[in-house]
Amino acid sequence: MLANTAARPGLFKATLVAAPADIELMPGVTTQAWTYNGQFPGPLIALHAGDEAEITLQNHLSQPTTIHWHGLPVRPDQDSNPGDPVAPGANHTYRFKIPDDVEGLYWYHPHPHGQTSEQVYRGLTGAIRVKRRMQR
Ligand SMILES: [Cu+2]
Repeated sequence: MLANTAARPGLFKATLVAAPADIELMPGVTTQAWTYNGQFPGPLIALHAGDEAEITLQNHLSQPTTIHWHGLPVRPDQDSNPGDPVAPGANHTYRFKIPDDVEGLYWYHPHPHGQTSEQVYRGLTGAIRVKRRMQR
C-alpha cells in the first residue's frame, strides 16, 4: 500500500517512482520490469471520498512518462494528458480532489503519447481504492 505522508487529515500525499527493477514473477526467475516504487503491480493507493491527493511522480525511466488516474473524475490538466509528458529524470506533482460521492476500484497507469502500451506491458500499473468515510 502506498504510504500517506501528509501531516493533516483529508490530504493524501505520496511519491511514485517509475523505475526499472528486477522482480520475481515465478520463483527463482528474475524479470526485468518497469515498476512504481519497485513493485509489480504498483502499490495500492487507498483514498477516501472527499480527499485531496498530491502525488508526485519521479521519472527514473529512459522515456517520458505520465500517470493517468483511470476512471477517477480528475480534471484533464491533472489526469496525464498525453501532451503533458514528464521527461526522464524529471518530477511532476499531480493534484486532484476526490468528489464526496465517489467510491470504488480504479487503476493508474502511464499515458505518454505513443509509449503507453510499452510502458504498461513492462509493468507500470497499480490499483486505486476509494472508500466513503464512515458516517458519524
Ligand atoms: Cu486508462
